[in-house]
Amino acid sequence: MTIRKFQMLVDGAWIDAASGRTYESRYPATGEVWSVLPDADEADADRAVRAADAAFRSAAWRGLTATARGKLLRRLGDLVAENAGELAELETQDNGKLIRETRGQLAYLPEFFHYCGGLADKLEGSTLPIDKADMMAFTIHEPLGVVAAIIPWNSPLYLTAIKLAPALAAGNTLVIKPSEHASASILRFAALVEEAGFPAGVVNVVTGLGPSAGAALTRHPLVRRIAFTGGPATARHVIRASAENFAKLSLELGGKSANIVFDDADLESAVNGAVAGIYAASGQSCVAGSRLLVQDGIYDRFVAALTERMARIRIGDPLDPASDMGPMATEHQLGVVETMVDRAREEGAEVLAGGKRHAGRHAGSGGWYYEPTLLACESDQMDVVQNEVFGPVAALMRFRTDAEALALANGTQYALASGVWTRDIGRAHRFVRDVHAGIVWVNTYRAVSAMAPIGGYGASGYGREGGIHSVLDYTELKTVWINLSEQPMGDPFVMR
Ligand code: TXE
Repeated sequence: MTIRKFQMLVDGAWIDAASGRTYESRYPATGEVWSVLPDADEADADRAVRAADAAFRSAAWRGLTATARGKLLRRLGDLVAENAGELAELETQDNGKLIRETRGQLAYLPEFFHYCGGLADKLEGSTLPIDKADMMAFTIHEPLGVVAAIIPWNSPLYLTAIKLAPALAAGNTLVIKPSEHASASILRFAALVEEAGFPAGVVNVVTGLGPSAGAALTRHPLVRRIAFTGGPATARHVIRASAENFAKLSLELGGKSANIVFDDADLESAVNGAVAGIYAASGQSCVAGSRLLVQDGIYDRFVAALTERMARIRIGDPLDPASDMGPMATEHQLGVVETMVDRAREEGAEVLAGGKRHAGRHAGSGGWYYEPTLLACESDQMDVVQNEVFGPVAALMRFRTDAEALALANGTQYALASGVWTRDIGRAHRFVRDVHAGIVWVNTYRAVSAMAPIGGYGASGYGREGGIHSVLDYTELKTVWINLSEQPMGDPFVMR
C-alpha cells in the first residue's frame, strides 16, 4: 500500500506541524498504515485560532452580506456533490466504514450546505412590543466568533457538515480538529472550502491528538463556541476547558438507545429496523439501537427471524460495495467490544449470535472485524445494557407490558434516540410522549435530515445539531433599546 502524506490547512496555507512531528493512520480492513499526518500541538492550535479570529474580524468575511455567505455555502454544497466519490473513498479508507454507507452519506451531504446557505439571510431579529413608554426595543442575531469543532472518527464529514454549515451561515469562523483516526476526508473537504471561495482563515483544520491539539483548542481564550461529538469521558475534559474561556458548548456523546418491538409490530420491518439500528456501520453510530426490547408475544419469532437475517450479513472489505458490515474503525475499539462482550458473558448474558472476532476478507492480515452479536440479557443492570459498546453488539431484553418497556427504555444514563415498532397509533404516541430521548423513530430507524435536529439528554449531551435552531445556536442575541423621548433622562438611581 502506498502511503499518502497529508498537510493541514491554517490561514489559507497547507502546512506541516510546527514541530515537524507526524502520526500514522491505518486502514481498518488490514491494519496497514496508509497515511501520515501532521501531529499538531498547542503552537499549531494557537496559530489556527488566531487565524480564525483575524478572519472573523476581517472585512473580507465580516463585510460579506448574509446573502453572499449563503451563496458561498451553496457553492460548497455543489463542490461536495461533484467530489462525492473521492470523498467517500477517502473516508472509507480512513475509518473502514462501508463504501455503500459513505457514498450514501456523501450523496446527501450537500443538503446541509444548501439548507444552511438558504437560512443565512433569514436570521431575523424581532421588534419587541415593549411595555415601557417612549421606548423602542429590538433584537439582533450576531455571530459568536471562533468555533472549535471537535470531530470523532465514525462519520467525519457528516459530523463536520452538521457543525460547519450552520456556523458559517451565522457568520462565524472555525478551527476543525478531526479525529486522529480519520482526518483525510476532512482535509480534502477543506480544499473544497477554499475552492468555493471562502476567505483564508475562515475555515482551518488542525490534525493531531486529543490531549494535545484538541485540549489546546478547546481551552484557547479566543474560542467562543465548542461543538463536540465524541465520548462522555472526553466531554468532561471539554466542559472543564470551557470553564476557562466561557465558550458556549454543544455536546453529542452517543447513547444506549432502545429499539422497542411490540407484539403488533410488522415483523419484517422490525427485524430490518433492528439490523439497521445496531449492525449498520458495525454499530459505530451515536444513535445505534444497542438495546433491543422485545415484547413477550413476538419474542421467539423475532429472535428467530433476526438471527436468520444476521447469518446473511456479509462481513468484508469496506471498499467492496457488496459488503454489509466492515471492520471496527480502530484496534482500540475492537478491544473495547471484546472486553464488553466478555464481561457480559461473565455477568450471565446468553450469546445468541456472534460474540467473537471475524477474519474478514483479509484473513490473517490483522483487520479489526467483529461479528454481529446478539446477547440475551436477564438484568437491566448488566454493564452491556447500561453502557455504550460502540460496536455491533445488541443487548436483547424481553418485556411484558407497555409500562415495563418504558421503564427499561428510560433506565440508563443516556437519552439520545429510541425506536418504537407498533401498528397502534395511540401506543406510538404514548411512547413519543413518555420516552426519555432526543429523537424518537416510529416504525423506522436512523432517518436523518438537514432539517431535523439531533441531540440528546443526560449523558448523551446537550445542544441540538441540524434544523433551523442549529443556526441560531451559533449566534449571540443582542437586545437594543432606543429612547424615543424628547425629554432629558431623569433620576439616574432608578431602573428604567
Ligand atoms: O472518542 P473521543 P474515542 C464514544 C464511543 C467510544 C468512546 C471513545 O463509546 O467508544 O466514545 O471514543 C478528541 N480535548 N463515541 O476515544 O476521545 C479526539 O481527538 C479535546 C461516541 O475515539 O471522545 C477526537 O477528535 N478533544 C461518539 C474527539 O475528541 C479531545 C463518536 C472524539 O474522541 C480530547 C465517537 C481532549 N482532552 C466515540 N481528547 C458519538 N457521539 O457518536 C480527545 N479529543
